[in-house]
Parts: sequence; structure tokens; C-alpha cells
Amino acid sequence: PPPLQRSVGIIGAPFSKGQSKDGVECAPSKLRAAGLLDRLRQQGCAVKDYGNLTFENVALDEPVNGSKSVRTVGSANQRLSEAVKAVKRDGHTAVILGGDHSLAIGSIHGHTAAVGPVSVVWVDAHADINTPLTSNTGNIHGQPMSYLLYELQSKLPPLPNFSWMKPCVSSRDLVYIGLRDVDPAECYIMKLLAVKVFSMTQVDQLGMARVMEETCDYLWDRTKKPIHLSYDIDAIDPSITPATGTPAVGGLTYREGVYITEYLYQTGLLSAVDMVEVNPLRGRTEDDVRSTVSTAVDLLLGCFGRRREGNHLPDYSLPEP
Ligand code: B3U
Ligand code: MN
Ligand code: MN
Repeated sequence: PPPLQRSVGIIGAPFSKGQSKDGVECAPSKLRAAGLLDRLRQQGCAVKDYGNLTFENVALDEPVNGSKSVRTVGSANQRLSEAVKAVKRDGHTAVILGGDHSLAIGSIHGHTAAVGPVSVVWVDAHADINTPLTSNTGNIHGQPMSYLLYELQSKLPPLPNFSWMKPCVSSRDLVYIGLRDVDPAECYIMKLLAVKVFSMTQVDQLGMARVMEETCDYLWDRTKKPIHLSYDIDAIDPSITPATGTPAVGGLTYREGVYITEYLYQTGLLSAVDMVEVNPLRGRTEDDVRSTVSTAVDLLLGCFGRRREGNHLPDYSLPEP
């Protein structure tokens, strides 16, 4: 097996202004309270916690082209981009605990600023590729991919507090997995740019093992680049992860979700991971929240070498009687 990077730098991004429901900002502390750091260490990772970022609410943040909280989202992402860049320069695999999915703007921007071009694996029920001009909701968490892609720049209006960011991802370096709730304009954009999509239909047809093989074949057709995994917890079926803002029926099983992380770990190329849209204030019961948070933790452990067949540390030896 390749020498795998097992040094993890964790950033909490308690950010919620990319959508309108309270609660996603509580997820970083819930994920830590569920033992994420200890469990990563127990499986042999060196872990550095960079703590939670703080974000200011920009006053008088009136909608721009119908999109909400543009200035607040812009400046929060600028801060996050700098933080992710620093974690990468320190030599860690970056883990960004969201927060809503609008933080992928700063996360992927900062990642590329430190390491150069990346491949993006976007695991989500939604494509999050609306432009501010196609969005029906005005929620920026449904728009981050359009800000990041070179190919959509001519379709974006200028946005306040976004002048710091430049597009940094080519549509050929993007793969979606798990889509099942896509707006007509998003569908059109993905066809126009010939984006590689494994919707739930393809997951049903091919099975997750083939989906992951084809994902990497596609991404590695030119050169192998560091991988940015952007994992929206709503990709998983809401029977397992109900505590999220926009649950969508017919999602990935727990096993399919974990398989994605195991597969990407063993490529040795995983360089940054977002875990977003866990909302501890959604879901009907305490158990709903527990199941959502513990699944998110398991997905992150999978990204750093946890195997379902079991793990042991390299220096383990049997106790002598
Ligand atoms: N496509 C819709 C809905 C949505 C996107 N992401 C989530 N929901 N979580 C939108 O708002 O752009
Ligand atoms: Mn999303
Ligand atoms: Mn989603």
C-alpha cells in the first residue's frame, strides 16, 4: 500500500448564513463531542485541532440578485480560505467541519491556493451549482460550485465581498456522487459543461464499487491531483442522517457512504475533506441527531484509514502471559 498521510488538521467552520435554518453552526462542537479527535488518534492519526473560526455578521447585508447574506458569506469564506491554506502549508490533510455547504467556496479556494489544481469529489443529494441568477431559493449553499468553476465565470454577476476569490476548479476535475434533487438550470449547466455525474440512478445501476472505480479512472485520465472531498451529509438517506436542513428521500446507504471514504483513503491522494450540513437542531428525536452525528464521524474516520475489517496500530504486539 502507498505511504498514506495520517496527519490531520481540523478546522471548525460554524457557519450557517448560506441557508436559512438555525443549527448547522452547532455541528463542529457536536462532532468533536462525539469523540472525533480521540478516535482519529486511536486509529493512528496525528491530529492538530485549529479550533473554530469566528465569523462576523456584516450589517445591512441586503439580498443581491435575490441571493441572501452575500457579504457575510463572502467575508466568512475569505477567512476560511486563509485558514485552509495555512493548514495545508503546515502539511496536514485538512478537515473542515461545517457549517453549511457555502463554505466549500473558501475551503476549495484555500486548498488550491496551497497545493495547486485539485480534483473535487462532491457527494451530495444536490448539485449546488446554481448561479446567483438561476437560484430559486437565494441560498448560497446551493451555489458554491458555480463560484469555483472557471467555465461559469462569465455567468456570475459581481458580488460584494467576493472580489478576493478567483475560480480555481476545471469542470473536468469535478465528479458528483449521490445526486437526486437537481434544479432544471443546474441540470442544464451540468450538461453544458459535460460534468461527470453519478446520480442515484447510476449508483443503482453500477453499484458503488464501480462508481468509485469510474470516478478515479475519470479523474486520473490526465494527471493524478490531490483530491478534495466535499461531503454533504444529506447525500446519505434521511432514514440514517435525518438531522440536516434539506433531507431528500432515496439516498445512499450507510455502507455506500462509508465505501466512498474507504476508497478515497486508499488512493493516498485525499488532501482535504469538508463535512457539511449536519444540523443538530433538525431531526425529530435525540436519536435522529445521534445517528446523524455518529454517521458523519464514521465517514471522517473512513477518510483516514478506518476499515470495517478492523485496524491495529503498526507497533501492536500480543501481550505475553
Ligand atoms: N437546489 C436548491 C436546493 C438545495 C441545494 N442545496 C440544498 N438545497 N441543500 C437550491 O437552493 O439551490
Ligand atoms: Mn450541498
Ligand atoms: Mn445537499
